[in-house]
Formats: sequence, structure tokens, C-alpha cells
Amino acid sequence: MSNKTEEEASKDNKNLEEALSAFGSLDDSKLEGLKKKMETKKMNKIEQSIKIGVVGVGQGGSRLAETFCKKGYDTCVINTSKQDLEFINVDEDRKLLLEGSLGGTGKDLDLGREIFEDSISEIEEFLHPTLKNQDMVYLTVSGGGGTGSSSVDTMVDILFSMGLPIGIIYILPKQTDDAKSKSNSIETLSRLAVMATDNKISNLIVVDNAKIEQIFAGLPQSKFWNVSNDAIVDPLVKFNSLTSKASRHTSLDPSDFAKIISCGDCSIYGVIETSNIEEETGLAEAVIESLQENMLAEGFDVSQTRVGGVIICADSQTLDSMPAININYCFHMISEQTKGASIFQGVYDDESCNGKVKIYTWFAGLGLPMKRIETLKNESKALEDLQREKASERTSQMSIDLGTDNTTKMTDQINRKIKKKTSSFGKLQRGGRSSSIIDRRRKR
Ligand SMILES: Nc1nc2c(ncn2[C@@H]2O[C@H](COP(=O)(O)OP(=O)(O)OP(=O)(O)O)[C@@H](O)[C@H]2O)c(=O)[nH]1
Ligand SMILES: [Mg+2]
Repeated sequence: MSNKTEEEASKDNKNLEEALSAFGSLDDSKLEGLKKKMETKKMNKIEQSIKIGVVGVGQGGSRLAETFCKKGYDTCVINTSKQDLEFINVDEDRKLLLEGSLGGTGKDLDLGREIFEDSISEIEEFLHPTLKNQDMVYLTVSGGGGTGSSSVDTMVDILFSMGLPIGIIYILPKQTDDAKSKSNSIETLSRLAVMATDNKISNLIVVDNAKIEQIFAGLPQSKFWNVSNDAIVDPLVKFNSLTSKASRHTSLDPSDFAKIISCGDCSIYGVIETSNIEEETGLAEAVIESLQENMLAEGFDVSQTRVGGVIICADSQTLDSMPAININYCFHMISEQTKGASIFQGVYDDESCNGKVKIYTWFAGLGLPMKRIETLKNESKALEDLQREKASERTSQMSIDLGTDNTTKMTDQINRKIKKKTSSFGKLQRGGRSSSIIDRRRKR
């Protein structure tokens, strides 16, 4: 370390500035860009047990990918909407805009699927820099929209052919999302379930916005996505970084984590916080009370767990003063709830816990969240019924009785059509309608 005084340091800086100015004046915006690059480089030196690259598709998926990027993960994003890509804070060369719509798909899964099928080679080339040195890839998408949700067939095929194990983070809609979002999310979940059964996907993590809304009830809307995206990304990042380090207590090895992450079928995870460290059974009680409540999705049967992981974190002072029996009761309770699944355990010092104990849990190898799917189906049907009712009322609400019978109306209409066809305005109109805007863009 240098022992320069403040005065000496500022003199050195001035000399350096003078020397540099000999090459011309320094452009502030360029310096800012360089600084940013250096920060990204620093962040990229994160510790990971498994080198994971993240690909986010659609708006929700891209925002999750952006959250991984902030934590130093190699990330890229794809969307059909230019505006939505602009707001994503990842390097410009890690953004891919797929043409073929007016911007977004408006929750239209068929249109989305077509766009992705038509862009396979473009996507393959784009993914290469992000994924070339990774052990695994995570695809992040929301089920309720059109772009992310419809992309899964093509994206999983492309990623599978690259030979990387594939994890998916799949977001279910909020309680207040519309019928289309809810039905889209079930349709795509059923496709993902087939891919998981076919072992194309190693790990399907389901997170549910409706559950996150409950956990963070009371948050202002402006903070909701940031907080929920952090909550979604944090457990995976914690498992991946802590397992890369040795613990002076109990280590969960990278190969244990690999078993969890490659177990297949669905996964859920979450974190429980407690300050009850005085009582022997304090941690175990926190697990009994809030294991299910703090998972980021519900409707799963935790007793189906095939492989799981539990990591207990607290600052070193707390861990040093806490009897081992407290932790043992906690592990025992989790083992009970998962009916004897293999549960890998880790205990780590984490000075950021500030006197609290955090229990990170991850359950893998689960079946689909049947109860939640049932609720989504019912909610989407109820909303669709309402829409249908409105559509049928629309005809009566928008018609004016002109006092003519139906036959007269028909004759009038035909006469008007003939007149229009022969007018030059009519000719222009028909010519313009020969192909839609969407068609014209796709042919480019
Ligand atoms: N957790 C989380 N969910 C989000 C976020 N943004 C949107 N969603 C959810 O995602 C669903 C909407 O999907 P989007 O991701 O906006 O849609 P898209 O993939 O861009 O598809 P388009 O319909 O083509 O725009 C809704 O269920 C939202 O609740 C986000 O930042 N975080
Ligand atoms: Mg969108």
C-alpha cells in the first residue's frame, strides 16, 4: 500500500492529468464508459460454483436477467419490443431485437412462436458470446406475456443443441393480471413440463408473482418489480456463491449444489429470517411456521422433494454463540417436511446478516404446482366468461334502430359497396389492405 499524504496524492494526480493532456483533452463521456467497463469487469470476478450464463426473453424475463447482470452474471436479453429493450441495463451488444411485430406481441403466443422460429440462426449467433464459457444456462421468462412465454420452444431447442444444461426461471402472473396472462401461463407451463419430463430442462424454477405480492404486501408499486426481482434472483445467487467457498462450519460442496440444480422437474426456493436464536428450537419453529409461506411459489407438495439444499447464514458472532443443537433441530424439521429426501446442508458466516439468521431452502424434483394451476384455470375462465358476456352485450349497446327491416339494410349495403369499389378512394383502400403491416415487416 502506498503511504502518500493527501497533498502528495493530489499533486501526483495533477501531474498525471497534465501528462495526459499532452495527448489531447479527455472526453468525459468516454471516461465514464471506461469506468463502467472496469466496474463490470470487477463484478464479473464473482465467485460461482457453477458458471451460469443468463438469457432473459420478453420484458419480465429481461428484467430478471438484468438483476443477474447487476450481480456480475454474464447476461443477454431478447425482445420483440424496442422500447422495452431500451430500459434494460445490460451492454447494447447483449440486446437482440427481433423484428416481426409492431413492438411486443400483445400476449399473442402464436405470433411470438412464429417470430422465434423464423429467427433461429440470428439467435444462435447472438447467444454465443454470453454462453461460450459457461457450465450452464438459465433462461428467464414470464408466462403471462407473449414474447417470453412463446419463446420457450425455440429457445430451449437452441440452448439444448448448444449442449449446456438448461435451467428455467418461470414467472407466474399476479393475482390482478388478466385472463389472457393467466391462460398463457398455464399453456406454456404445460409445454415446459413436457420438456422437463423429456430431460431437456434440468431445472424448472417456478416463481409466482401472486405469492411475491403476498410476501411484499404494502410495497409501493414503483418498488415492486425491483424488490421482487431481487427476491427471485437472490437465493440462486447465494447458493451458487456460498457453495464456491469453504465454510469453517459445514460446507455445501459445488457438486452437492450441482445435484440440486440438475435434479430435473420443478424447483422452488425461498429464504426464512429469524431472530429467535435464544431458544433451542427457534430456528426449527421458524421453519415450521414459515417454510411454505416464504417459498416464492405455492401449490407445490414439498414432500415430493427428491433433492434439496439448506444453507444457514448468520454473522460470525451469532454463529459462535449459537449452540449446534439449534441448527440440528432446524435441519431435522426440514428433513421431516421433505419426507426423507437427500438434503444437502451448509452453514456459513455472513456478516451482512446483522444478528439475524437466514435460512435459504431449495427443493428440487417436485411435480407441478397442481393447486395453483387449478386456481389459475378457474380465474382465467371466470374472467373469460365476463369478457364473452361483454362482447355479446356490445352488439346491442352499439346498434341504432333505423326503422328499416333487414332486407332493406342488406340492399343498401350492397349498393354502397358497388359505389365504393368504383371510386378512386376505394381502390386505394383495397390496395393498402393487401398485406398487413406485420406481414410487410416480416418479409423484409
Ligand atoms: N417478477 C416479475 N414479473 C414481471 C415483470 N415484468 C412483468 N412481469 C410479469 O410478466 C407478465 C407480463 O409479461 P411480460 O414479460 O411483460 O410480456 P412479454 O414477454 O414482454 O410479452 P409481450 O406480450 O409480447 O409484451 C405479467 O404476468 C407480469 O406480472 C418483472 O419485472 N418481474
Ligand atoms: Mg413485452
